[in-house]
Amino acid sequence: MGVVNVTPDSFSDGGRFLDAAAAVEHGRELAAQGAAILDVGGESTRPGADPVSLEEELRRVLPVVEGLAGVARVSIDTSKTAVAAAALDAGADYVNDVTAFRGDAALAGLVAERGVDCCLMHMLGTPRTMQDDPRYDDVVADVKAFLEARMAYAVGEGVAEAQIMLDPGIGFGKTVEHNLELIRRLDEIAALGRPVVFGVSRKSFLGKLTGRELGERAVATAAANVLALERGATVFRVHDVPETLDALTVAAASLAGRWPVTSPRTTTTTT
Ligand code: HH2
Repeated sequence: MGVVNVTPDSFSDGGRFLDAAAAVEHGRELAAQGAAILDVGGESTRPGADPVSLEEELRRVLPVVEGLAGVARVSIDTSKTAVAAAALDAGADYVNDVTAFRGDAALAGLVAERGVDCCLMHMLGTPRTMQDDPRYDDVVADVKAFLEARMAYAVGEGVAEAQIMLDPGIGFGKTVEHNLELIRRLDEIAALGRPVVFGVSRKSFLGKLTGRELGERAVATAAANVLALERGATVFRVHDVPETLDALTVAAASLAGRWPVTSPRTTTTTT
């Protein structure tokens, strides 16, 4: 899953693709590099980010979703029902909600009605407050219980369980230790039986671990994604597609014990 942020303030690429044409071109490049899904977002969720109005979010994302429809699967990264509905009309077929249907009461119903896939992510608090001294009894057990509850809520609203993916929300209300514990025990999240989406790309704890600036975290990102693959993740949300794809291809071949394995660059499986 390649990240297409159409925002002035995203933590790692804010302002680079605010212009719709630049964002579409970037999405095409990520798809050519092997991204199977393009995740288009018009509101930053970085710590302390300001909310964006409905009109502004629509203005940012709609031309980009339209421009990328058919290039790859398009995911809309939003918590707003109206934005998701317009994006689905414009060609998206996946809803990525970092609030796991807590932000807008009608979003689960929309996903159910349209029969599209969705990703429910864990976050402690809100983007404004989430990094203010986050605490858990047991971060993995707490995140797992939250995801289980949100999945039950979604199913209760009519979303087919088969269309739900789950995401531990790396960096969303988590310390370095919390993120590491979630990576170490990601198999416990995968045990919920739904595909696990993993979004570690360029996040600040990688900078704390390596001393690397934002644009220099592709290797750290790939390393964390390899571990996540080994522990059951199947969707990897990244800014740096080629580096992560190479790392995952080698890791997947090693885990499978044969080469080549299926990858977006080697579209068929050969033995
Ligand atoms: N992380 C970000 C945004 N959306 N969605 C899912 N499912 N999982 C994630 O880990 C995730 C996400 C934050 O990254 P980014 O889009 O680069 O930054 P920003 O929110 O500042 O636009």
